[in-house]
Amino acid sequence: MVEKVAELGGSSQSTTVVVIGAGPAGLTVANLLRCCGIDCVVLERRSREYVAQRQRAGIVETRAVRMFDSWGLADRVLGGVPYDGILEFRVDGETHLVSDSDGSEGPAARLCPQQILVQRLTANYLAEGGDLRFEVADVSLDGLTTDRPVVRYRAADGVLHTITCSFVAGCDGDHGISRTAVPDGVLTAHAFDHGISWLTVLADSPPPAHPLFAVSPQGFAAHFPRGPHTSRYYLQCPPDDQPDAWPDTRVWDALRSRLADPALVSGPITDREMFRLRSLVHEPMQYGRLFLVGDAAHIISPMGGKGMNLALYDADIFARAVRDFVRDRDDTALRAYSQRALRRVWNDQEFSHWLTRALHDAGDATGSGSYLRGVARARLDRLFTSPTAARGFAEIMTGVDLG
Ligand code: RFL
Repeated sequence: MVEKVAELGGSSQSTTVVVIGAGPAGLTVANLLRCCGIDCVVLERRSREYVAQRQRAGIVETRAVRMFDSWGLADRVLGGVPYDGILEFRVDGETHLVSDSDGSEGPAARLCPQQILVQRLTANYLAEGGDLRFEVADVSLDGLTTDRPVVRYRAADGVLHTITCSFVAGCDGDHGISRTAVPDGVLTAHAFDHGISWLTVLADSPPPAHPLFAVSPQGFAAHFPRGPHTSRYYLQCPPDDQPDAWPDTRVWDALRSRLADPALVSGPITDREMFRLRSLVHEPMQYGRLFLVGDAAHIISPMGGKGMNLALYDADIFARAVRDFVRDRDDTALRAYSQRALRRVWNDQEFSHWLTRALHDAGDATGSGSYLRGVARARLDRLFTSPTAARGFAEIMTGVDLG
């Protein structure tokens, strides 16, 4: 097969790791492997420009900042935008400030929008001589249960290429091809749908003083910073609502009412999206020499800001495991990869589920029922009044709890 590809004008080569996908997970794997002097090739189906503008997460949690710091990369890939670690919960217009700092020593969380992290990881990897191929198509994986898997793809110029490797990092998100290369019956999918949709808009409007979560009789809303003059907003809406039902005036009216801020300054809306709050975990996160990293293995409702941070965690433990194998021929960490990653995944799933329920059920009693409304308000009351509950919350927010 390799010769046939060569006859067609393609190429065949060999490397240690092929990384599929250049999102936060793939680019972090690539940069960390580069730090260890381990060869890898990154294959991304989109253009560099497209990947660099995809806006999602905004805060890199404390654990992930310390992870980049331990690799000597924090200042290069995260920048230094300060974040004071204070969250605002506004319940029926009443403000409660909660710290997400756990008081531990070391660098803390940073404001770093996902697209900025991706741009910096890309630039750093390429500056270090990394091999990153954009606009690839038809990626396919073979021989995953052998010790030399084969990855095939078509380059942007239409030429077929073959890469033989030791490991494949499947970092291609929830809709990628990596997971589909695993035979039926090997993975178990654990899915959950909250039955809630969110409209999210990005706007050129002043960011809030603190990330803001609001509970109101009209439903949940949130306002997060995404830059010095940019904000992301979320509005709970019925499960099968459509973005067209939300013209700009309705968005701003709903935000002013739910955030209990009649003076909220509006601005041009630059992006809008509607999505269901759902979570999905695939178990195990490994098949032979294929390791699923980030959203390729699990997605999580955005409440709690854990999706990208989980991707960064997976990337770190995968890269360290490959390093152990290449340097010391020790496969202990590779064999433990799935179990270790899933422990954190389920921990964050539980947290995100808890916070999602608390902040939605505490609002409209007609949606969730007055009993669940009372339960949710008790949860929030405990968070606002009990130092022990607040510390437990901060511990999970920082992400440093599980080692
Ligand atoms: P990504 O970012 O989806 O990147 C996957 C990459 O793989 C490429 N790809 C392929 N490449 C080659 N061949 C193929 N066949 C391919 N198929 C796909 C894609 O083009 C892409 O470049 O996954 P990754 O790297 O695992 O990163 C995960 C994060 O993007 C995701 O978890 C977060 O965005 C989730 N998330 C948030 N996470 C947080 O930590 N904090 C937040 O505040 C936060 N807010 C959010 C979010 C996700 C949202 N969406 C998706 C609903 C807000 C929103 C609105």
